[in-house]
Amino acid sequence: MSNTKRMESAYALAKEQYAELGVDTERALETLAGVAVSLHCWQGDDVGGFENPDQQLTGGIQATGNYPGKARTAQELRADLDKAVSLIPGTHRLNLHAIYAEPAGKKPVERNELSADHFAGWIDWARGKNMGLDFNGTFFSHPNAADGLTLAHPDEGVRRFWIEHGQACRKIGAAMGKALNNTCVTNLWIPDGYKDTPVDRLSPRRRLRDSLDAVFAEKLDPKHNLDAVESKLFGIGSESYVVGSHEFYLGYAVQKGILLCLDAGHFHPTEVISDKISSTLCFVEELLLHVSRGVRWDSDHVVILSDELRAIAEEIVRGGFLPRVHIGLDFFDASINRVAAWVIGTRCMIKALLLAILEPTARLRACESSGDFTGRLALLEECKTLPFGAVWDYYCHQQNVPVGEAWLEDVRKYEKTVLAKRG
Ligand code: RNT
Ligand code: ZN
Repeated sequence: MSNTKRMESAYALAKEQYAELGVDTERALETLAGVAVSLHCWQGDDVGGFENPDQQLTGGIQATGNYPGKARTAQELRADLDKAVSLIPGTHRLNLHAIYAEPAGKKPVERNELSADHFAGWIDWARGKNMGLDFNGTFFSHPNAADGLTLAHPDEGVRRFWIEHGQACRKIGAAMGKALNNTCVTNLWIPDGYKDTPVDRLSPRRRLRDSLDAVFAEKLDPKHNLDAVESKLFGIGSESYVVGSHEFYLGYAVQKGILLCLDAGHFHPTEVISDKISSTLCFVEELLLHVSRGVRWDSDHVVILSDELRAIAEEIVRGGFLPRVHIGLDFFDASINRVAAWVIGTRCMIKALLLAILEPTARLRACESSGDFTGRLALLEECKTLPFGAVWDYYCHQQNVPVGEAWLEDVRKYEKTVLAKRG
């Protein structure tokens, strides 16, 4: 039997089995095809950006490893993304950072002077692929952030610089959203914090609140741009205090009616963001997720099909929250092939969504609402061995991307012919 034939008959059997549980696999695949995951550009070059080839990554985040072949220019990064995107089923989005600007004539532009023109190459690329763009201010890896403070800095001049950067970024996001007719989510994360115990925890937070008010003062069309703020528990060098904590940004997002960004690596190690989705969506209209995988700390390992990844997808799907949750990825591993890292992490995110969409939720809810917790537990465990793989393979085939591990061969070829030739 040919591979395609075998896959098609496996799918036909799976379809029947799911139908018996009241799950329509065809409809599930249609729903899945409508979900866009925002691929983070920074996996392709270890969060380096193109401002300066010797730029050290600062801000308490770290990409470890020295796997050869990282992208050194926007052209290389786009080529790597082309390869990754060709191996991922569905139509997705690209998440950019301000340090990926391409100023004309290669003359560097200060971050507070960036504009959409500096991202024309990216906008054209996204248009050609029918992809939306998302955006992030870069409040790190810069001399004005050298002491670990930006929007909460005690110096007014430093704060002003970063306020202007934040304002510029929102305008860039709105221009991207308008140009592509596809709403851009512009996220704001700052590294501000202290290595050791501060005496005054309040003043930096008040300064941050006031700086944010200045950043968000201008009203932009929500059809073009949505704003998100990302909290964090601690970073390398900000172990004792982070100005933009969860409570800080939850309060800020609720008060201002903007999006809250939940990063899977930004909480206590036993705390999970899956449980925060339904809580926060009682008070904010929309969420941005930074799906990541922390191993012992906010290490940003490549996302795998873990219990927590599945729980995140289940919460989004069960709650009917697909229209209210923007799914972004945030990991950076420099120790393995970077294109493969994108493909593995993104395919896992999509697999988790498919698993959640294929769940016989109506039956589970019926158990739960009638107090039959025995039935709920039994059914949940039985679901784990349903023939999900057959549906996933069929989806990849339907979307014209490699089925199973076949994509790896493609990445290996790309490594040999393209990545290995980079100095
Ligand atoms: C840092 C935050 C932030 C960054 C990216 C590069 O801890 O997670 O989202 O990872 O902006
Ligand atoms: Zn993040």
